[in-house]
This record gives sequence, C-alpha cells and structure tokens, in this order.
Amino acid sequence: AGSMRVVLGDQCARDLASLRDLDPARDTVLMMEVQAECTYVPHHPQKIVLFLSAMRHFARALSARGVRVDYIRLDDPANTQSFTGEVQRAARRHRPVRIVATHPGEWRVLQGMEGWQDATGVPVEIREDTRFFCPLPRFRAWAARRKQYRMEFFYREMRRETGLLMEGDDPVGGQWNYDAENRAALPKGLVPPAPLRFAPDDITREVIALVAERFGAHFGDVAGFAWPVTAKEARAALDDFIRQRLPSFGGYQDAMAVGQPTLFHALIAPSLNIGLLDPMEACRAAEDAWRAGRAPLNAVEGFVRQILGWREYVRGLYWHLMPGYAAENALGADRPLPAFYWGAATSMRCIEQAVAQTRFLAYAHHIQRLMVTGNFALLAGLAPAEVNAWYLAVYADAVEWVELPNTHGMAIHADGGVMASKPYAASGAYINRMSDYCVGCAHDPKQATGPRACPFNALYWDFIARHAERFATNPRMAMPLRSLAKMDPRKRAALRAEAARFLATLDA
Ligand code: DLZ
Ligand code: SF4
Repeated sequence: AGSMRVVLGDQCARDLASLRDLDPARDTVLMMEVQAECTYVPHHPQKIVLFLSAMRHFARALSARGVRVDYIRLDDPANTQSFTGEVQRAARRHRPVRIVATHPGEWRVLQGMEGWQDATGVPVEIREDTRFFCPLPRFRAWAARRKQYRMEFFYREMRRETGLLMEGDDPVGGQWNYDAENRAALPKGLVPPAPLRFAPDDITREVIALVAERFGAHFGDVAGFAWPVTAKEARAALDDFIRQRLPSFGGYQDAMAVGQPTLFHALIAPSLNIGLLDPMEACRAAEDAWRAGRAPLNAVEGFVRQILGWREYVRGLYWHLMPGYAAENALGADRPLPAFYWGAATSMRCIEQAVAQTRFLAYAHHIQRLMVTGNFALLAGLAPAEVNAWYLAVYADAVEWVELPNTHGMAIHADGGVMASKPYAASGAYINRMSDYCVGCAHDPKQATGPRACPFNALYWDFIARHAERFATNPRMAMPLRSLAKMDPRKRAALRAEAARFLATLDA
C-alpha cells in the first residue's frame, strides 16, 4: 500500500507540498466535498461554486496526469459530510501506510487534522504550506523578537530575501513604499477597463445547479458567476490585469465609485488563496511590467506590497496569535449585525453599494471592506464574532487566515491594536472624499445632526467619546480626542444623542 495524499479545497495547486514525491503507482489523492465546510458559515453561493468547481477541475487535471484521485462528491449518498468522517472512510478503503496533508488555512481545520491519526490509526504528516514566501517558523521567530508587529519592517525583509523590486541591497527607485502616491479619488468620467469574466463550462454549470439547490438560501446571487476556476484561467486574469489595469492601479487603489465595483483592482485574491495562481508568479509579472516600462513604480510596488508584504504578514500573525486572537474583544463591542449587511434596505448609499456588489460578485475591494462596512462595524460597536462570520461568508477570497486579521485586527480593532496602532475610524468626510457615494445619498456628509445627518458623523464622535479613556495614551489619537475635548458640551451631547437615536433604529 502507498500513502494517502489529502488535498483541501483551497489547495488546488500543482506543486502542493502534500503532492510532492507522490508515487502514482501506489499513492492515492483524497479530495472531499463536504456539507460541513459549505455551512460552518453561510458562504456566498459563488464562494461555494468557486471552491467546488476549482476542486473538480483540479482533480480532473491530476487524473489526466495519471494520478489516482479518490474524489468524494457532495451528493454521494455515503458521504459523511465532514473532513474527519471522510478521511476515516477513505483510510478504511485504501489502507494507506501514512496520510500526507498540507497545513490548512484555518485553525478549526488544523484541529480536526491533528485528530486524524487517532481517528484512523494511520500516521499523519502535516507539511508546511510552501505556497507562501514565509514559512511559519520563520514568521514566529520574526514576531518573537518584537513587541510591535510592523508590516513595513517584515515587508522589507521579504523584499531583501526574494530580491523583488531590488537593486542590489536597495529598493528600486530609492524608496521602499510609494503609498503616499496611491490615494487619489477617481476623476469624474474615468471608466476603468472591465476585468475578464470566465463563462462557466460544463463542470461549473453542474456545480452551480448543485449549489443553487442546496445553498440557495444563503446570501448572494449564484447567477453571474465568472471567477477563474483553473490555473490557466487565473493566469489569463492576471495577464489581463497587468496589461489593462495595473498602470492605473496605484493611484486609484483607495477610490470608490457608484456602479464601479472593481475599478483598477486585480481580482486575483480568490485565485491566489485557493492555489490557482502562484504569488511569486504574480509579483514577477508586475515587476516585469515595470522593468519594461509598461507600469509605473507606485502601482507595481503597491501591488507587490499587498502580496509579498501584507498577505504574508497577516497569515503569519494569524498562526502566531490563534486561537486566542479570534476571541478578543478589546472594545467590548456587542451589537448584533444589522439586517442591511444581509441586503435589507438602508438609506446609507455607501453601505448599500458595498453590500449590493457583494451580493452579485462575492467581491468588494479593500477600501470598501475597511472603510465602509468595516468602519461602520467599528463605529457602531458590532460584535466581532458576527462581523468576522459575515466577512468569512460573503467574500470569494475569504479563508480564515486572511479574513480574520483583516477584519478583527485592521477593520474593527477588536485585538486592541496588535495589528494597527490606531483604529481606522472615519466620519462621512472620508467616504465623501474617496467616493461619489454621497452625491446620491439621502444623507448629507456635512451634517452631523438633524433629519439629513450622515450617520457616520455622530457615530464617529460617539465612538471617540466612548473610548476616550482607552485612547488617551495613544499619540495617534491625540487629534480627535483634543477636538472632542474642545467641543461645546451641548454639541457633544447632541452628537451622542443623535448616535444613540440612530443605533436604536438598527434591527438585527
Ligand atoms: C470553503 C470551502 C467550501 C465551501 N467547501 C469545501 C469542501 O467541500 N471541501 C474542501 O476541501 N474545502 C472546502 N472549503 C474550504 C475549507 O472550508 C477550508 O477553508 C480549507 O480547508 C482551509 O484550508
Ligand atoms: Fe455614506 Fe454618509 Fe456618504 Fe451617505 S452621506 S454615502 S451614509 S458617508
């Protein structure tokens, strides 16, 4: 007998660690579609289609190369519908001498995996996920040497190590970071080139029907699914981005516009996170575009920083800080998630736009996630567990290693500042500056009280006041705290009353 190689839904990569040294004559690859993974949060139907269709395509590609794949389908009557149950059943079928897996992307799954040896009586080897630049032990060593985990320093080490955008020991262009050039609003009338869409093939159409039937009640439209589901499609999507949108990606990275759900963004996170696209390949393609004079450095550096810096950093932190991290609630937030996160009507146009596109694309870009839905959750004090479950459910790219730090740490400050030295709290003025959402909104970003007040304004001051004591020692919060202290007490009271009135209208 040979070994059993386990491949999970977000591990559809040809050079996956658990497929290394595979012996096609003796070994079997196990892939499992299971109900438990489709429902532990109510995933957006497009997210489920993406995972299952990518899995089916990947299994087909492995088989075509002569690899024996034991593929358990969701509608197989014998399916126990959980990873551990299926690994147990498969171990009885194949009687492997060992089970080889790749480190999963979620703590919950790792815990289950660590029980497979007891469940099957077969030794289990869990291999480092080599799709990432930074092995977890290396990140832990980096983090152990520091009191504060600053992405920027980690990122510079990764640049030096990989040689990406380096000229010897120096960053190309003489600067590590060009973010200051990346904050323009979208000029009126500028329409970004539409991203490539991939029409569903027979396999995807079959999965769409299955998902519509079983998970049709989950938030999100399954019609319109157009994500890459193979490595070839993912590569085409990357090339299209590099040619069409990368040159303008930098400047408009933080912009938001009505009816422009994707702007100049790459839309490659779902492909990267499930293994269809190699992070180094993406970074090299962008670097090549710069070296060939086809894209400016601020855009290319910003893109590389997201992948080589930010993505690796949040993954390292997740595994360094779990399981305690998810349970933290530094700001004592406990309000239930309002119904408009699931598509109920709201008069706030920014929220309505972000949620509507999430419904039909399973996608919103980082500033929408951070500064619209995330900022609202922060200011209104929404319960972290509910906020995290929402982000994990609704975005096609959401695997917990990336979703949790971005939401819990960056957006809602539930970790008390482990990731971000100050909360990303903003009033309506920020949204008004970075978008055209406010133009057609029932609210006025310049008003803080009264019938047309923008809720973000009173909520912002209420948030600062609620947490004044906690932030008193944070130099980066000195400005808003000073403004609050200088404010006419009657105005302060009116803002807090406005916030309380608004919060009372939220229905879960
Ligand atoms: C997200 C997801 C879904 C919807 N379905 C499956 C599945 O049926 N089989 C599978 O192997 N993985 C699935 N996943 C991904 C897992 O929930 C989880 O994110 C990864 O296994 C973490 O490595
Ligand atoms: Fe959002 Fe306020 Fe602008 Fe309306 S006015 S879009 S609620 S920021």
